[in-house]
Amino acid sequence: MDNKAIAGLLYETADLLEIDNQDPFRIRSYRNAAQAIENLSQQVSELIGEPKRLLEVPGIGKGMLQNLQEISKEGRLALHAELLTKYKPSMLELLKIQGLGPKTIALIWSAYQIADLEGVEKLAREGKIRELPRMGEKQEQKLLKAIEDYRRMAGRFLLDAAEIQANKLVEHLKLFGGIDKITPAGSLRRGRETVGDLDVLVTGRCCVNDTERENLIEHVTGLPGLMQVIARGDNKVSFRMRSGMQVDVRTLSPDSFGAAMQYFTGSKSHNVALRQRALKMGFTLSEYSLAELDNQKPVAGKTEEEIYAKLKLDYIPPEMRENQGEIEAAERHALPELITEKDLQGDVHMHTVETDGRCTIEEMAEAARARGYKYMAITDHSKNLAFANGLDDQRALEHIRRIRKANEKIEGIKIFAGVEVDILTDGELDLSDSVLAEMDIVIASVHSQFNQESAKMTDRLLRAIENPNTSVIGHPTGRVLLRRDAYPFDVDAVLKAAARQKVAMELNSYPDRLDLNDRHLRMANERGVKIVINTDAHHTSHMEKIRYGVLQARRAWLTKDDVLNTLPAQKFAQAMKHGW
Ligand code: DGT
Ligand code: CA
Ligand code: CA
Ligand code: ZN
Repeated sequence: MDNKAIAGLLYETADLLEIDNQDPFRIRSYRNAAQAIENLSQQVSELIGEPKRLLEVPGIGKGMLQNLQEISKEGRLALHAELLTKYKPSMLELLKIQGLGPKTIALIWSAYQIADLEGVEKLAREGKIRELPRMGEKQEQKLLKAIEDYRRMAGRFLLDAAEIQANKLVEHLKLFGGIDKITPAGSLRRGRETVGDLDVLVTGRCCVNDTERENLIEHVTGLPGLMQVIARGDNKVSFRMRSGMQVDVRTLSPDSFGAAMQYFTGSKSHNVALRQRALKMGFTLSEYSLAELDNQKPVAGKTEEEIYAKLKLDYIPPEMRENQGEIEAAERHALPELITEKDLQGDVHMHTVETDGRCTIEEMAEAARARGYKYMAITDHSKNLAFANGLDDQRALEHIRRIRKANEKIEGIKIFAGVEVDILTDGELDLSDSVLAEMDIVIASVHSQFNQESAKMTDRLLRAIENPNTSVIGHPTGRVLLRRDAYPFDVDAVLKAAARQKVAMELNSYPDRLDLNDRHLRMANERGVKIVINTDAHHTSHMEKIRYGVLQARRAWLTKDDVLNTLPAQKFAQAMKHGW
């Protein structure tokens, strides 16, 4: 088991102990150990032979060490298994429902002896949840919505997790000789914010010979972490990984690789529209080729480019293939020139050890410079975020001085002094105006009280936008993918105000945020609001996540001109003072 799996097992054990109403201290020790293991840079499996070093990890004591030894020897934890026989494995699924914690699950169990998703949903529909202590009609409605959200999201994965899995598969496939091309298609290639299953296409010499193809498919099933082969045919194998992710690998002849890429990249609605166009022009389009309708003679198939060209269309980048007008635009030669990662001159939302980041100003600056950025901004938290050790006025001023000093010391990159200031419940910002005025960039974000009513939240955001010090609204909708919905507010009103005040909207590239999303980005762009693409890095290693943000920008048809941190440093600084 890798660290992630071990941490997962310990978290589950903690939850089950809580359902079992055990000593809070004991429950916490499992959670602490799980968290420590998640953040460990070395694998527990490598350290298990050196108990002394494991005991040095904060959160791992003698008792937990025994648990880890048991897990690494047996691949399981007896306590976890016991608790699961006492209760029900279905409780683990219930724990994934937003807002349904171990305490409530224990409550439902003791009142109704029900512990599965369908059962709990039925109870809620029958109005039986509201009868429980500390529950009401509102909680019951929330629970029903959370179950619905869970069903919609279950089995989907964050973009970075999908990409990491795809890269591992590519590395594994490369070990097999005779492959020319390996390409992930499907939603991953389109850069969709979450991915259902992976669709990977392979072509080369080995794909035209029956025995070699069989050997290749055999080789695929040897992928480390593969749990179960679901289906295996001559040209395709489907399997499930231990993470739950499903993968389809297809082997193709080089002649039809482009047609297959086009087909399996999708989206489905783009493909449907494209096929209709083909039919109107006297062709049929399939996963094998574009062919003449009357005699089935193939006219294109080796590359995607030749297929689009034969259909009298400019080449449509995968991110745009959602049937949102891209086919019409390609016909009129009116596709926008989409922004690329190279266009970005700086990353201007990042945290340091002064609050909840894990690196210093200098470390972040050197990493940003190494990426080729011309500028960057340090934007630590403000005091309302107490658990992140946020800055008060005094510390904020000292931090500005430190940033200015680092800027003088480090050559080759401009370091802007900024802050990510909390938008308080009433729309006030969490630091004094005079302190905010000293900043080069003020990102204002909501980090608390997400459950305000829509009208209140709208007013809160509007007030933040009207503050003359605000340059950017950070992760504007607050959603956390697969975990927490956007808070409700009037997006249109907020975007219109931002356009008026020349306050930019952030596209936060962190893979569990991607906020604004593609649809809202397009709305913002239509209303004349400029975008800033950031990573919100808490560590130097996070800076590369910018590419997930760029993918969303491309999905929203954004060009270089729509994004402020493509500007040179001085122009960017003006833009942060409403100068755009
Ligand atoms: P996902 O996996 O839910 O994140 O989304 P996709 O887009 O990867 O969808 P998936 O894996 O079901 O199928 C991959 C591609 O194959 C899809 O984007 C388009 C193509 N495709 C699948 N089913 C159909 C279909 O019934 N008709 C057409 N025209 N294309 C399809
Ligand atoms: Ca897929
Ligand atoms: Ca698929
Ligand atoms: Zn934030």
